[in-house]
Amino acid sequence: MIDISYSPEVAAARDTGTPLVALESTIITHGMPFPQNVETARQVEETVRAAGAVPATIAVIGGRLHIGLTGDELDALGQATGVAKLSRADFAACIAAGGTGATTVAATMIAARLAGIAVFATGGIGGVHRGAESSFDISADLRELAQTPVTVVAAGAKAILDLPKTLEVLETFGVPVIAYGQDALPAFWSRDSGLPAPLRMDSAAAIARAHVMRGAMGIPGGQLVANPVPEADEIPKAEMDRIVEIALAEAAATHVSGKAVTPFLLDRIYHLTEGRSLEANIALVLNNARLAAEIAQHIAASGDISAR
Ligand code: PSU
Ligand code: MN
Repeated sequence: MIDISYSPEVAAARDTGTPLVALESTIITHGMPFPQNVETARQVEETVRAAGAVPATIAVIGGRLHIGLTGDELDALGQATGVAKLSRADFAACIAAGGTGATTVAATMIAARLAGIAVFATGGIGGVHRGAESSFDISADLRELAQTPVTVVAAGAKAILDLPKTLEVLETFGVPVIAYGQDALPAFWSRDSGLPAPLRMDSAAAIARAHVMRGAMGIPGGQLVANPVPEADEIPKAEMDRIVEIALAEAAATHVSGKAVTPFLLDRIYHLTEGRSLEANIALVLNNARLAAEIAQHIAASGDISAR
């Protein structure tokens, strides 16, 4: 069995049965610039606590899987250079080799399941990239949602992706895509992608019930909750589309590929929007943390012990 390093706060929550919310670390190391990355990570943790759950930020440090980071560990990770971006393919290899790495949505889901954590909050998931018909670039996050029983709260898929294709793949994989409180699928920085979401739910309790029912029926995989960015912080889709086009053209011109694509685009969009994309990103992550904490409490209250 793998030796997991629980932070004191997470260990205490496990002892008392307090609901936990998993948080990823790639958003810290590859998704936002320093120091906003560390500040945001702390605010996200605080938001989860204020909403009645305990945050468990997940990362691999020196070959040990950490579920919950101390303040010092979070600081160090946020400033470290050359941290690996870990997904399903390289997660075990990094631990086995004694390495240090940040977990993507896929790897964080795997870790959450190992620790018995049912709910995970992030910004946006990876998906089908534009031009995937020739590049075959489809995030491992989608397949993970198909097989690992964790409810992931995101703000939809990033507008840098091909959203219709992302929805098609999620449908093929049998992943419930649930818009929270509206009919439209949100598009990360914008509230409305222009696409209808396959499912809509208006309360954390309803999302928790669907999670528990899926487990009871023995259907593998998780749920994707798409929670729209707060109105005050959104960047309208028409405006974002222009910026995304420029960033994509730059990515093509520099021949960036593989796991470098998403961090490259996020960084370019940050500069092209003069920091506004980051403000929206921070606001939506905090919003997702709040909803995830609520869902975690409802799942815990349901007495579902297969996943807290
Ligand atoms: N959402 C963000 N910032 C990020 C990511 C998501 O706001 O940095 C990360 C997540 O960790 C996600 C990953 O799992 O990007 C997807 O990467 P890829 O497209 O290479 O699978
Ligand atoms: Mn990819």
